[in-house]
Amino acid sequence: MVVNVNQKEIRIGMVGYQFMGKAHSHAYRDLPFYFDPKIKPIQKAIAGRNEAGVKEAADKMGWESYETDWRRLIERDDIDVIDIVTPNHTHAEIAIAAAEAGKHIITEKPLALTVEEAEQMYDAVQKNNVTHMICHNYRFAPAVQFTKKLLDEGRLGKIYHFRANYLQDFIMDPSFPLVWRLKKEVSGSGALGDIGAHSIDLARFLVGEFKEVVAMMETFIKERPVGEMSGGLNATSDNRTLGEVTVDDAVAFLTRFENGALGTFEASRFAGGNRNKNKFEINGEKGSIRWDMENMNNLEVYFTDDEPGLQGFRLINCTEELHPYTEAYWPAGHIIGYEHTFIHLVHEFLNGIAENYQPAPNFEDGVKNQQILAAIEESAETKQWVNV
Ligand code: 4PW
Repeated sequence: MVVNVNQKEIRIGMVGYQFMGKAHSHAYRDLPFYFDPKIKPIQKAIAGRNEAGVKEAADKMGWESYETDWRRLIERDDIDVIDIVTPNHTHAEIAIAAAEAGKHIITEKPLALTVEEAEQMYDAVQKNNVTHMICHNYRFAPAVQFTKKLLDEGRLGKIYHFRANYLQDFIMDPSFPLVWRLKKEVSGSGALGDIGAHSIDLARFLVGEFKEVVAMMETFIKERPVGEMSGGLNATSDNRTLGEVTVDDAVAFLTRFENGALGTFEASRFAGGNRNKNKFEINGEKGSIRWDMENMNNLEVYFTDDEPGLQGFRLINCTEELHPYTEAYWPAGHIIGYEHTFIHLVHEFLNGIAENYQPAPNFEDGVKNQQILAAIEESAETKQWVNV
């Protein structure tokens, strides 16, 4: 990895500018406001095919310039980092080109469409010695980082269970259009790769590696109105022509971890009333921890050695000075939100570049995650346990 230790600024080029583009742009803009990064991100340019759209996004989200072809960002020598926030089928081509041009890379999850593609991407960043990260942003909620600290300190002892649900409901209406997230050739998989991948990342971060999986998947609504490709979670369409949904609407799976713990997972876009319910519970020999993204600053903890009569889950608001990241923001009790998880991720990425270490989660984590996604799909098809 080539690092200029005197470098005080790093110039970002972002490909895409929708939902995740907004989250990443905000992170680059606000990082220096709250933290004191060793290198300051400069929002140099964004790329998108629709000139009016990309120009408007550049103006609104604080980018100095725009391009209508992502290849121009790769060619430009005033860009040091390529940030990929486009649909999944484009990640590999853009990331490999960026690595070959010596640019550092952040990409949205899942890393790629297949394990093979993911491995090619990992190979490219290694060969070209660039810093790389994948955006599993939920790792960077203060309460999740604090959970990791408690686990590393052995506060829960041996881990028995990791139980996670990631539940959404934005496609329950049959008139919700056939957006890119519902097409296998664009997204790779459905609820599995879009939201289940986050639970897998949290499980790997907090508990450890997966050994084997068994799964079931379902597509409840098999055809939807075509014509709306770029739409996000609020997409609508008046089109009456129907096209085939080629990904899962829901998946449930079990895993045995390498360390002997048992994992139970559910990812669904058909869990009515759950808008973005990303939850986990960990049970260990000395206690339990629960977290829920919709109340992301809170952690519920239970310790077996709590005083008899006062035992049970207690609620910790992870906004005290000693909780991760919170010192940079507000006094205790003044909460932070979804967008701040991206600030922390970008902070870690830039620290990695400045201090010459490879931050995580990175493309190696992306490959491991992709292997688990593939094993889950294989298990659902074969109705067998599959080794990861
Ligand atoms: O984190 C989630 C994503 O991975 C987001 O809340 C929405 O669902 C957008 O894409 C997925």
